[in-house]
Amino acid sequence: MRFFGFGSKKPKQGEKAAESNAKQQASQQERSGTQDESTKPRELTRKRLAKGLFKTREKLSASLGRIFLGAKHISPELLKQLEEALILADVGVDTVDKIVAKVSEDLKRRELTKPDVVKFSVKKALVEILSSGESRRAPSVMECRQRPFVSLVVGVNGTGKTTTIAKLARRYVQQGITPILVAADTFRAAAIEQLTIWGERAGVEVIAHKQGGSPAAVVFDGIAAARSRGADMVIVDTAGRLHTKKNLMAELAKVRRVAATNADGAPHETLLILDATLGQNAVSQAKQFSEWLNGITGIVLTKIDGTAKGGVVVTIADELSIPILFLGTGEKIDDLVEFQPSAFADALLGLSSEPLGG
Ligand SMILES: Nc1nc2c(ncn2[C@@H]2O[C@H](COP(=O)(O)OP(=O)(O)O)[C@@H](O)[C@H]2O)c(=O)[nH]1
Ligand SMILES: [Mg+2]
Repeated sequence: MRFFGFGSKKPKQGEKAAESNAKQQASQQERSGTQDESTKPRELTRKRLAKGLFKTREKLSASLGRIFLGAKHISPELLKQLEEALILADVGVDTVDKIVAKVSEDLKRRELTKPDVVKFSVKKALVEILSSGESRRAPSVMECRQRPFVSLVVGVNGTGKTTTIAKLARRYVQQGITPILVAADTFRAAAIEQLTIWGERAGVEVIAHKQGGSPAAVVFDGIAAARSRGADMVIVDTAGRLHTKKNLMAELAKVRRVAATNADGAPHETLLILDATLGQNAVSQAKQFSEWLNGITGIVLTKIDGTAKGGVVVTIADELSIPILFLGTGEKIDDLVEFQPSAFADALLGLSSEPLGG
């Protein structure tokens, strides 16, 4: 874990330093958050997306621009180059085939008067694919009337679960929703501590037990706390030790059972956190998780700021048909954007407007 350099056997002094470091960062982030709020949310999303996708776009958009520069009509050679550009941005081969087929069909009889004609055609294909999981979207905490709403957050260690939970909590608080965070990754003391610090930053309560405690028990307490405080939702941070798959899945099943017996219809959403820098490995992680664990209702892709492999988002949308809900665009608490297919495609392709809507 890179964030505060926590280790489970750190001496007390190191922890103190980490904590004050964390507090310092928290107040910095507080300030940047306030600045950001002066901008309109829609513009803000676009700005953050554009920044987050910088590395991918640099690669993809530049090559797309070059490919079609001066071409009057679509040709097999141009399509081949389009294919290569997409593959380089880590869009999976099958997904690339779909995009190329769509673009080829779309542009068959059209004259390529401006380079952007092709980009818009690619955008149209992307938006279609990126919207493919929509039907599996579960009602969000705002749409669902059940209280407390239980959100289970799963994923491999290091993908950004805890960070994303803090970002989500912050976002909900700003929207007038009161979350309670539950530290159900009880395996490492550092994980509990990390969530506690993030909770402070986001200004929300964290329910935690001692290291080594039962994850199900802390979830039980979290739901009880939400009821007694009248909180709207419970966000559960879980462990993600991939190498003990059987135990991990048994643990998650137990957590779900406890949630279901203590809150009607819980968990109301199960979010899978994936690290975009893993490229195609993120796709296989997503496939594994959705095989092992039924009912993943949404995906959050983190660290898109740190990679030129942003095309992986398209592959995941295509191959899993699970809606992508949010993207992590940095390490700070405000670095989270709601996923919108059209805005995402624009940011990926370096288009500034959105004539296709959505
Ligand atoms: N650049 C970047 N780093 C992130 C993002 N999300 C999480 N991280 C970093 O990824 C590392 C692991 O995050 P953490 O939340 O501890 O992962 P967890 O083990 O799944 O809970 C930390 O260093 C985070 O700061 C993101 O969107 N962008
Ligand atoms: Mg964690």
